[in-house]
Amino acid sequence: MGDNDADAVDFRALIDEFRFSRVLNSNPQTKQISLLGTIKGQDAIVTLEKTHFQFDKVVNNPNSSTLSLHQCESEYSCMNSIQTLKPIANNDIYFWGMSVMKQDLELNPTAKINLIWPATQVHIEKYDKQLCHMVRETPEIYKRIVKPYVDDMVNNGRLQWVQNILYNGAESDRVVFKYFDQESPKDGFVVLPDMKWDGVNMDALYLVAIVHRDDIKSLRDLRPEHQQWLIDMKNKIRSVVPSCYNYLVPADQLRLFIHYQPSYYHFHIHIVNVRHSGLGDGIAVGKAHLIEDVIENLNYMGPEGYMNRTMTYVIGENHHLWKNGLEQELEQQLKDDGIPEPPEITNDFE
Ligand code: G7M
Repeated sequence: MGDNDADAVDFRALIDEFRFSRVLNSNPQTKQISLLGTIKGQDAIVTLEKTHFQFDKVVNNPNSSTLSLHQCESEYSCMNSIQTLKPIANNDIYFWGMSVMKQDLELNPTAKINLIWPATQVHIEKYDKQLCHMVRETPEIYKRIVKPYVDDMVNNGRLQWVQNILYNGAESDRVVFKYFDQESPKDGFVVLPDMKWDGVNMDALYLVAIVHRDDIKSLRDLRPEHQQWLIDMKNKIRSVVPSCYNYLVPADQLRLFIHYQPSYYHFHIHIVNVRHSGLGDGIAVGKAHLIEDVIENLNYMGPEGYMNRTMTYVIGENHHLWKNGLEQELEQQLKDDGIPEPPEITNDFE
């Protein structure tokens, strides 16, 4: 969403112009729905996400300089916000019903809305419901199939948002902290709220650290010589982030991880409250790699680091890499492993 009033008006105007085409995906666990449509004749993706419940209120402690947490006290927290309640049924000691709860744009918003406009085919394929597969990416497959895709992604403007954050002041009023040392500018990085986070609910805290250097496109480019840089960055993140949020999330309650495959090939680290489980595939094995494990693995990989490793991950059938090589590779891998093809499914009920 935009950071100032002018942007907010634009965003609202764009949302009002959205013409619905179809549902791309919906997820009852994450309480999200993604819709494909058009705005001014160009493809647009709107994702609606119901927000989590409020239960904490941070207040100044008048007797000391500390801040304290009051739980379930605000008029918008949990039980206090119940406006109407319609019972559905009850049985023995069990009661259930539906309710309408008090909403407030600042203190208790209903939903978070994300818009991608104009959306590219790659965005649409990413958000569309799809079958997924486990595939092994050998170093050879990386060089032959994945590397050309990465180079293409880097050169075709998909990283404009990253450039905007690092060099053009985008989202600057949301930046949590910046690390920059004149002596070694390539070690610099910026930490800011991920666009997935509503910025309000600490249980769902989600930040992203974006590095200044652009020679590391993904996990694949990490070598032992980067180990100390990763350690320093991890320690800075764990030291500074809690202090930026009044220690509501301590250092050891931050989950730091890297995606492989990522969506964007400019090195960045995901920083998430460990309590946040509603992240779907983004936090699953076969995609998320803990930064501590990555640092540790670099001890055992030889000078080429992750470039020499076979990486196993989940890939969706809509992904460019699936359609441009990984599907055939997987077929061959299953054959080589002696795993039989599934039998033809016949419908016995007919
Ligand atoms: O899967 P991958 O590691 O590439 O994830 C990229 C992360 O960047 C995701 O968690 C996105 O939500 C986040 N992200 C993507 N964009 C386009 C933006 C953006 O413009 N601003 C911010 N703050 N985060 C973004």
